[in-house]
Formats: sequence, C-alpha cells, structure tokens
Amino acid sequence: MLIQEQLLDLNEKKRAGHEFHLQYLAEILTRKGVDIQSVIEKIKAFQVAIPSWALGTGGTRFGRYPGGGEPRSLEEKIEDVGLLHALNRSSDSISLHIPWDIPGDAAALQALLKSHGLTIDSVNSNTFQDQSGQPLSYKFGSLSHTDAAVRRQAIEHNITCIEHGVALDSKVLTVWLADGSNFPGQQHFRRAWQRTADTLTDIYQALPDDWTLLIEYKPYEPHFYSMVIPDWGTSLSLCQYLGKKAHVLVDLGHHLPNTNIEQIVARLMHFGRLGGFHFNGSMYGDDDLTTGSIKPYQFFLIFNELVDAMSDPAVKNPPLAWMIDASHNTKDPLEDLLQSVQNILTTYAKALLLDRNQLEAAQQNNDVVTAEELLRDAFAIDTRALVAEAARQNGGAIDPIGAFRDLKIRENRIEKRGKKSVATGL
Ligand code: PSV
Ligand code: MN
Repeated sequence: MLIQEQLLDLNEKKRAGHEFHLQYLAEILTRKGVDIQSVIEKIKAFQVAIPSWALGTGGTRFGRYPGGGEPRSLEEKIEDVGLLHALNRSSDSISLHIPWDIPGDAAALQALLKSHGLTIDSVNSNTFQDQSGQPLSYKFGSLSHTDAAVRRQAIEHNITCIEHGVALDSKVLTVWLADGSNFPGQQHFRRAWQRTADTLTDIYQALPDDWTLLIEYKPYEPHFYSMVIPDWGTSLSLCQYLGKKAHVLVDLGHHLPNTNIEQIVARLMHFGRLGGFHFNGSMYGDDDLTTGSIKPYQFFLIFNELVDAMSDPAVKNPPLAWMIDASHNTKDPLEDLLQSVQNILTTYAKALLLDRNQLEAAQQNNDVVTAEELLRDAFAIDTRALVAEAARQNGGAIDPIGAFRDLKIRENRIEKRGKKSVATGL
C-alpha cells in the first residue's frame, strides 16, 4: 500500500506531460481508426516473468562487479520481483532455477507471493553445473551422457524440479541442455540425440497432465563444436517425439548473427509448437543484453509475427510463457529489468497497431513497397505513452525507472542487505 501511495504522488508530478503525449498519440491513432483503449487493455494484460537469476549482477568469466543490495534468499528475490511488479504492473511472476532457488516452506512462500500479487512461472533445471556433493559429474553431458548412471541422475534432478514446482503451483518445466562436444569425433551425433530423446521421455512421463515441458535450443556455448540441441529443428523433433505437452522455447540470444528469428517464430506457431520465449538483446550471440537495445527493428519484426499468429483464430498455438532471460553486468539489475519490460511492451504495442488487413492485401498483390512501408509506419509510432497509461491504469508508475530512482530503492536495499550481498546465479 505504501508504495502505491508513493506512486500516486510521483504520477501526479508527471501527469501533465504524460497527458499531453497521450492526447497527441490518441489523436493520431483515432484518425487511423484505432480504438486506443482496446490497445491499452491488451498492454495491461501482457505479463512477463522475471527470472530469479537476473536479480543480481551478472558476470563474465573475467569478473563480476556487484552493485550491492542483491537479494540473499528466495524470499528477497520474491520481494524484488514484487517491487518491479508494483512499479510496472507487468511482471506478475518469477521463474526459479533449481538448485539456485531451493524452495523451503512452500506454504510460506505461497503466502509471500500472494502478498505481492505474484505467481511462480517456470521451474528451470540445471544440469549445466556440478553442485557440491553431487555424486556424478556433468562434464561430458547430462541427459545425453554416455553413462546411464549420469543420465539417471539428470532425470532425477528434473523430476525434483517438477516436485518443487508442483508445491508452488508452477505448470512449466524448462530444460536447457548444455550437452555437446568441443572436438570433431568426440560425440556420436545420432546416438546423442537418441539418448536425449529417451531421457526426456522419462522426464515427460513424470510431468503432470496440466504441465508443459519447454525445450530450449542454443547453437553454441558451453560447447563450441556441437550442441546436442543447437537449433529449433532439433527442439521441435524432440517435442514431436515426446508428445503434446512438449513445446519449443525460443531464447532471442540463442541464434547465430543475422538468423531470421521472426520466421522461426512464425513457423513454430504455425505448427502450434511455440511454448515460451526468453527475451534479451544480442550483438554477437548469447550476450544477454537488455532486450530491444541492439536491434529494435528486428525485435519489432519478431513481435509482428507473434501478434499476427496470436490474432489469427486458425493458429492453434498454446498461450506463450513470456520471460526475460538477461544478465546485467554494468547496469543496476532492477533498472535493466524495468527497461526490458518497457521495451517489450512498447514493441508489442507497435505490433498491435499494424494494420493487418492492409498488410495482407499488399502481400497478396505482391506490393513489396506498401507491405514494407506498413511495417515501417507501425515501427515508427512512439508507443511509450500507451505503455505509461497502461501502467497508470493498473496502479503502477507512469515512469517506472524514474520512480525507482526517486524512491531510492537501490540505496534502501544496500542499507538493508549490505554492500556485499551476492545473489545466486551465474
Ligand atoms: C542458457 O544460456 C540460458 O538461456 C538458459 O535459459 C538457462 O536456463 C539460463 O540461460 C541460465 O542462465
Ligand atoms: Mn534462456
């Protein structure tokens, strides 16, 4: 309640400027025949999960420069996501990575989540690191390992993740497999795929009926010659092998430079097999930068395909699990997450404003210039006032990052948690 009252005060100070922008945009959009409130309602309903591992400072293999006040426990991570949600009203869930976030008292955590208006999004397994005391090593793979005992250990870990998720009302298990090889000849490609399909089958069988298994792909890292699941085709082949509860997860950073991600997204939705999304930005690969920071037009083109498929009743794709999967080395993690959500929402709004009937007609007539201009027009609209209005109507801040600074949130966290507190994660 306290923060909501503070936001009302802060919003009042920004009200005149905000209303001016909103009116201006409303006038332009009304002339185009757009019902502005219906767009605002869609933005209000769009929620993006925050990963527990993005709340602390990220590092590279060369170093890490924590900014202080990082969450020291799962409870403090929930508190941080609750704060983000209070500011932008669009971050209503948190994803857990096991064993970085082993939940303790499930009932107490549920109560805490509820007090912040949050739920648990996905549970994510981790077979890419060895934990202390773990009997067998994942150095040469986990679900695809040549040794059945290692595969069994990785299966058991994923089943434990499902059990934690069930206790917290999650409905999604996300598997990202770091398995692969560094040198030609090291791994038998066909056998590695089959072992993975078989171990995933055991996990799939342990999945409750109302759960989804998301399978993420990545072309390289930690291995550089081959990855067992390097691309969407391999993810899709595994999903088809497993059954209807398995879907492909697209992480924006998991593509080689210049990959046409928008086409991948469209294809997967056409097949009804796109299950989830990890937002981040990328210059070279899995850079985990702020989403939309490097290639905003490509980001818009991806959203254009998502919105196109989501608004087509002929497309039978399940609702998507939206999540940010970023790492913040230089920015304050909470500010970066607020920026990411803003970029997601402003880009989503642009895609909503595209006139799809006109685009379809231009495509049908092979009118290349008109088709492209329609995209460019929608991309050029400054949708920030719509997003600010959506947050305001939902009880959030007109300017979430400004509010974060005005309320001295980081300073307060440093005071409470200390300058040297370090969150679990990579
Ligand atoms: C791997 O790079 C990844 O994108 C997967 O989603 C992991 O679970 C996450 O990052 C953890 O850092
Ligand atoms: Mn990811």
